[in-house]
Amino acid sequence: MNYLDTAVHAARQAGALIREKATSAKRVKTKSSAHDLVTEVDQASEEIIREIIWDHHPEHGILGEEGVQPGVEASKTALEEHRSKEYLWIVDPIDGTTNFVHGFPFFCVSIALAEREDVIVGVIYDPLRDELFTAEKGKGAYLNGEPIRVSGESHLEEALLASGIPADARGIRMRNVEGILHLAPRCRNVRTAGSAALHLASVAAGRLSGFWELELNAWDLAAGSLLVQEAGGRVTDTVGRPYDIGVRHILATNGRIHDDVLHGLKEAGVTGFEQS
Ligand code: 2AM
Ligand code: CA
Ligand code: CA
Ligand code: CA
Repeated sequence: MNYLDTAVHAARQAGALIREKATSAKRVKTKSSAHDLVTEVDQASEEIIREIIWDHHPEHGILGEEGVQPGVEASKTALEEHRSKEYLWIVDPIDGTTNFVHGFPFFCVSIALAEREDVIVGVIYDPLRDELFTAEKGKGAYLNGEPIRVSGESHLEEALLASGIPADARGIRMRNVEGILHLAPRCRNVRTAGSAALHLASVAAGRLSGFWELELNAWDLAAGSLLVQEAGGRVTDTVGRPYDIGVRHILATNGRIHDDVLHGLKEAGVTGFEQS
């Protein structure tokens, strides 16, 4: 099986489980805080994906969210341990777990493959809408097999943006509230729907003009970043440095409004700190 087929097969299989469980009661556990949730479906989804990858590519590495201890430091350590691998699968078995728990229909599976740190395959699957977003490096981005492009807005005032509201008062994520308040009146509005990966897929499909968020992890961003780039958009960190799999503060746009959003984040004081 080629790499894209493996990623698609795994995303669809895991997505079928998530869809089946979407309306039933979930056993919810907390991880690093009362806002950091996991269900048995997150774990089962990751198991399905790992089995399929192991089956087809036993020599490859796998970095999956639910295989990593909770917390920022453990996430960074896990990435450092894995990132030198020749082929590394980067997996978020459910992105948007809080939405999944509440039945708010905005969550997905995100699967990427990096070759020596370079993301070469990205797949995001929205099981409720049966929307499959796929990209291979250099080959464009697709939604259910049809090519997609980022949107055409070139002025901030006509842009629809998305971001994330930090639910825990820890650390630099809190600064993002200032960014949201600063940018909302300067664009059409800012949405915060609770899945970084689906926000990125939405930028790739031209449904959002841009998305930024702080303190995310490789599994939230790897597949979506390739999708946005392959759909003609631009992906950097929140001070404008090119995306790599270690980036935690992300800005992904249609390209045309990128510098204006960077400028807005700077004005709001969101940027100007070290990448953590
Ligand atoms: P998850 O659902 O896989 O946990 C929403 O703003 C985004 O932040 C989601 O992509 C979500 O991914 C992620 N997220 C949720 N809790 C988080 C936390 N405590 N730290 C960092 N990211 C988190
Ligand atoms: Ca999580
Ligand atoms: Ca996630
Ligand atoms: Ca997750």
